[in-house]
Amino acid sequence: MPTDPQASPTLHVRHGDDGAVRFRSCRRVQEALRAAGIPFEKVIAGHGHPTAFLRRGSREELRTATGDTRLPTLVLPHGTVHGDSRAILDRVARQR
Ligand SMILES: N[C@@H](CCC(=O)N[C@@H](CS)C(=O)NCC(=O)O)C(=O)O
Repeated sequence: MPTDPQASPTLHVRHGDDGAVRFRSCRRVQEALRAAGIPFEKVIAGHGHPTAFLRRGSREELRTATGDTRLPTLVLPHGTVHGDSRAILDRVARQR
């Protein structure tokens, strides 16, 4: 997936993502990236509390980085943004 072998994609996910129930999009995309052997940088957006309005930090940083506030979002090293888990899973599947 990375065009520069030194660069990794960045995955923006929700707080509590990795231990979440299996159907959670943020967990599924991480499992897919790991299963495909694709290294990635992980950024937790708005972490600190499971309730959206009590979280430290807002998703404005996410919007600045990706142009949107959806999670999960994958940003490839050359700047392409995949802002939906299905798009991310498709991209990972094409990489395998
Ligand atoms: N259809 C979307 C659903 C994404 C989704 O449910 N994301 C979760 C985080 S994994 C979310 O934003 N939950 C609400 C919240 O965190 O405020 C997708 O598959 O990408």
